[in-house]
Amino acid sequence: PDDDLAAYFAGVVEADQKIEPRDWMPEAYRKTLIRQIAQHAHSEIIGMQPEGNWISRAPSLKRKAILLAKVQDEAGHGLYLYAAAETLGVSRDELVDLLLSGRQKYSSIFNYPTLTWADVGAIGWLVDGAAIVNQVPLCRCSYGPYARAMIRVCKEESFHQRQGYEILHTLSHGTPEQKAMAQDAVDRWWYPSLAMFGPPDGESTHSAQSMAWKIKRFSNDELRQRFVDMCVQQAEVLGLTIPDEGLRWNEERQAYDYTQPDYDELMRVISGDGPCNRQRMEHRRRAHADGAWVREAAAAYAAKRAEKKET
Ligand code: FAQ
Repeated sequence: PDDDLAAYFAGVVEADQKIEPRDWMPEAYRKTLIRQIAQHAHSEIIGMQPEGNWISRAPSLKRKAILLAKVQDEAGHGLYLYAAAETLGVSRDELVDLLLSGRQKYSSIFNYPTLTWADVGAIGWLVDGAAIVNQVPLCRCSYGPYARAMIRVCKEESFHQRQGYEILHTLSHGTPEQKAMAQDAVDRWWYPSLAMFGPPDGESTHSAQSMAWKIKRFSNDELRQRFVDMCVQQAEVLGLTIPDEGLRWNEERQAYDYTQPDYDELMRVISGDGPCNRQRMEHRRRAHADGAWVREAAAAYAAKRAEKKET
């Protein structure tokens, strides 16, 4: 019977159908999904910090309302993704524990500081832009709950990307100082955004297996290339320069040649030694501890209601 189950699993993946929570799946498939979905969820939650930094300093009430809505969306994405991970048999408590104890990761990108208002624009344009390029193919991933979660997440990410683009467009067409601030933000966020796609294919430990299982649909380098090609034209419209002298159209490949990000830096940031790792984790731990009373109150309320129902 185990062979039948494995054959059924392989058949579903092969036919581009979805694996659902109650279906049999190889343990390694389950483990990989938990790792990736949890890491994704943690990224959304930690990702609230760099932009949250600017909510109280946004330059107008309208900008503030938009940024507030965006950061709230990230919280929603995180919760959505934790719920998707829970369908694989882990609890949210366990996952939060794994993050807080440093045993699970979150995206490298959120360990960089947001120094000016233009950084909020650059995050929207580049970081959300990279997130979309990475996540649109995940809408077709083989695990049903993850694929379905990604559909809504991607719609909201498109709004996020546009709001960032619009911030940069306004700055870039403002005073020379504002334009310089926008360029400085793009200069600092470009390479870390390229690194979000992960190590180059040759050094990516999980890609081959994840692609065979159709969790990943494209390799890290394929998606990175797609992102670069997308950004070039957008940068032209913005009137900003991508900080890469090696960037040029390659007629033969029908794609842009570009300079790779510093992958040693990526590995350092992933292993905990980026500019803001300590600050991000401290903040997260403090927020979690400060929220203990909310969790306790919610549990007490649920217990009371259950008791009432029984009588
Ligand atoms: N940061 O073998 P691979 C967002 C790790 S978007 C940290 O290639 P894989 C939206 C990797 O886990 C950001 N770690 O791994 C937003 C593995 O570690 P392990 C979140 C990284 O999984 C915007 C090792 O390196 N998006 O939040 C990174 O096949 C604005 C080897 O790498 C997602 O998570 C990295 N950049 O491919 C929110 C998308 N890259 O476990 C707020 C879903 C690699 O062996 C504001 N995830 N690692 O120790 C994915 O698509 C994949 O997991 C990749 C990595 C592509 C990230």
